[in-house]
Amino acid sequence: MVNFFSTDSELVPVEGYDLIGDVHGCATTLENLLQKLGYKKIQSVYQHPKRRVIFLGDIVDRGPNIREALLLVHAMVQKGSAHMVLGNHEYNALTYCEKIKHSAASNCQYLRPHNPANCALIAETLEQFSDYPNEWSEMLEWFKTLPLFMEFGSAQQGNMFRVVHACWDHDIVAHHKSIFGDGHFDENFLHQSVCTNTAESHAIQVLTRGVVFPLPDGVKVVTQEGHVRSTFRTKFWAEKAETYGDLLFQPDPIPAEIAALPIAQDHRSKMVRYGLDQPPLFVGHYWLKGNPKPITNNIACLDYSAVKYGRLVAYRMDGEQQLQTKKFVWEYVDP
Ligand SMILES: [Mn+2]
Repeated sequence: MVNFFSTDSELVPVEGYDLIGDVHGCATTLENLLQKLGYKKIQSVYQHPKRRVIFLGDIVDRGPNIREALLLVHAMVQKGSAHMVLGNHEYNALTYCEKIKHSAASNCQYLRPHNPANCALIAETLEQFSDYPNEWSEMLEWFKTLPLFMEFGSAQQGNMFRVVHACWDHDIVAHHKSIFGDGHFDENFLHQSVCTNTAESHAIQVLTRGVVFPLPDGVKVVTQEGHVRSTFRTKFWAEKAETYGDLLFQPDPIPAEIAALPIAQDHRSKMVRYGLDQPPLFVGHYWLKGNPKPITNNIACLDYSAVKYGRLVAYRMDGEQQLQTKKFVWEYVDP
């Protein structure tokens, strides 16, 4: 058994990590999954004597028991029983509720505009916290302390792995580390991240939402959820990609005539390559379906659409550098 040293302040030896994908308010399923993984409620916080959970972000929005899920995860992180990286939905919540400084000249009061689409996305979360305003403020303050990415283990010991909500981009991570030392960010970063064409907005976009390309010539597609999209989500790992169809990484198809088009040069330069020789990487975010398995030998996505009655998925990580299908564990979400 590999002994990791956790990043907990007390430096408890940790034998392994259980990574969990997007919860989106599925609190009951999360409790069932934690129990299946051997975590027990001690002083009302789920804990394991030898293991820690790593949440991949997106605990809030969409699901039935958002407040319960968030309080459960928050309590685990506070106790040192879990880690968490920021998901795009936590980032949305944070910027939706954070006021712009000196906004006298602007008619937009908040970092994230309160337009109908943004309001609808967060409505259920705000509704569930409406009787608990102090709790919600505490959650927002906590979101500000969450890292955008994390690294565990060590390259020397051969048990290193990485965690980010949507996409690991070496250049963005290196730049961020050169300023902040790790994946954490500050208030200035947050405020810069809502401005167009800043390094901060680019970092948030890629790390928490992935590499998204526009569909050419104003083409729009209607998703399975009924949303109209003019963009599509792409793969970010090393693979031979010649056409847009080769790059596609989302449940919804794009029109066949566009899928067959060769990738334009300016898009090629924006493609992110996570090499097969890199340490294992865990992401959430992508609404996968079917039987959980690694995407490549070193990349696993753990979002299997729990909130759409899919599966809430965990990976039991013991430091192996080749990810294994048998190490996925899940709970079905009962309609
Ligand atoms: Mn997400």
